[in-house]
Amino acid sequence: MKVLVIGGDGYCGWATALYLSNQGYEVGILDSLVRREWDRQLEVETLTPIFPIQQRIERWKGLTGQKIDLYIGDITNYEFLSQTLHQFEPEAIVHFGEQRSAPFSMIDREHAVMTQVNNVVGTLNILYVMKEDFPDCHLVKLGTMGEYGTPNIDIEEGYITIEHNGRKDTLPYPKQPGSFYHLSKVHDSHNIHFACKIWGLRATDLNQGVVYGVLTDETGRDELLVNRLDYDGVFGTALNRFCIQAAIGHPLTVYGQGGQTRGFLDIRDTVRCIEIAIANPTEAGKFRVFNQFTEMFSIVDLAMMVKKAGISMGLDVEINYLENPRVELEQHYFNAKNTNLLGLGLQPHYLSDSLLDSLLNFAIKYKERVDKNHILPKVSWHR
Ligand code: NAD
Ligand code: USQ
Repeated sequence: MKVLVIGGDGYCGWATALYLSNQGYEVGILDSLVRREWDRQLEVETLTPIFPIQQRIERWKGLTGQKIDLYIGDITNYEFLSQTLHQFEPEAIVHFGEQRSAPFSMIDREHAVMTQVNNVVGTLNILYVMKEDFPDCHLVKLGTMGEYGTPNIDIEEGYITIEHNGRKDTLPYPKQPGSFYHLSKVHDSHNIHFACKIWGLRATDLNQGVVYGVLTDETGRDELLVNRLDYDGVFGTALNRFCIQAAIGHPLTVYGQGGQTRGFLDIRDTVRCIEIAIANPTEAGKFRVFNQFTEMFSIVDLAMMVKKAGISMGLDVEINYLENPRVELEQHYFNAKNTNLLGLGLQPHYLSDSLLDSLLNFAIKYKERVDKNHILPKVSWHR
């Protein structure tokens, strides 16, 4: 099967492209490389030195004999997107190609607008190109668990059945996202749902939790294939950041009380979930939603686990409770369903001491590259 991975130079996309290539899929990568540019603008670098995409792909071919086609350009440019699809003719499109940081989207008006234009227009362009010329292609779109927010009831997978005044219906689950970035994902979901309904397109929205870890079987094969690992206050995410903070002796940065609970998954499960989604396409006209995470943790739980693992490795790990730069509930109910992907055969890698040890060792290996000025959060949600 031919699969186009949009955003294939990024954290989830690169691991997925190699994994699918290794499984025998014919893979193309489309990426504008804008994420490398945003890093330059923020004056941050990922913990790991990541090589130019052409070199990464060349090395993969050298090691495995597998070719990956490369298309460099921006999906907000409809002409470019359309040309790429006609050249590659994908049977499935995996769409990771968005601005994905909540803090980045909250820097100021320009970053909020940029995030929403980039994400919403890019996805709309994909829907139009599919409607025009690729109506049978299956869109596998990365959404986020953060679309739901933290309601005081169980979170279902995309839809909820409600009885109201004696009548009953199954409706899209209410969305209460917590940043302009998370809102862009909600707008995408609505647009995709509508396009499926009116044009008979087929799409799967993967509401992914926070991803952690760096090594997959494929990216661990060579230094040139290494994946990015963000630790800064804008693009770094909770568990990855905590491991890197522990490695350099910086107190772990828990925001507020740390009772914020989220769904999490190992990057090795991200790539497998994508494969499961594309290998089991949904029917025409259907907007299918899967919640893509394997476990739920509060931020304090994670900090405690990293502290314990760090201490057992001889590191001096402290936890700091910082004033929360975000506006979010710090103690709340959170119980989300995640049975669809498990039902299709996902066998999760649960967070373990050995994974934490390996992530800490990985962070220690590259710790000289850490710029300590970028650890503390600088972006605030407050007025
Ligand atoms: P990333 O920033 O590492 O990668 C995104 C890639 O998309 C980058 O290489 C970037 O250059 C590219 N891109 C962005 N806009 C583009 C455009 N208009 N045209 C072409 N390419 C473009 O992000 P990631 O962590 O790999 O996240 C990938 C996707 O998964 C995002 O949609 C994100 O919302 C979702 N997601 C990520 C996480 C996580 O923890 N990393 C969790 C849940 C959901
Ligand atoms: N947090 C801390 N300390 C930190 C970093 C974060 O306490 O140093 C807290 C945040 O306040 C928040 C939680 O940890 O309550 C998660 O924050 P995060 O930065 O790890 O993740 P988030 O902003 O939610 O975004 C990340 C990805 C995004 C994806 C999302 C999945 O960047 O692309 O959509 O995870 S989810 O959280 O399920 O919406």
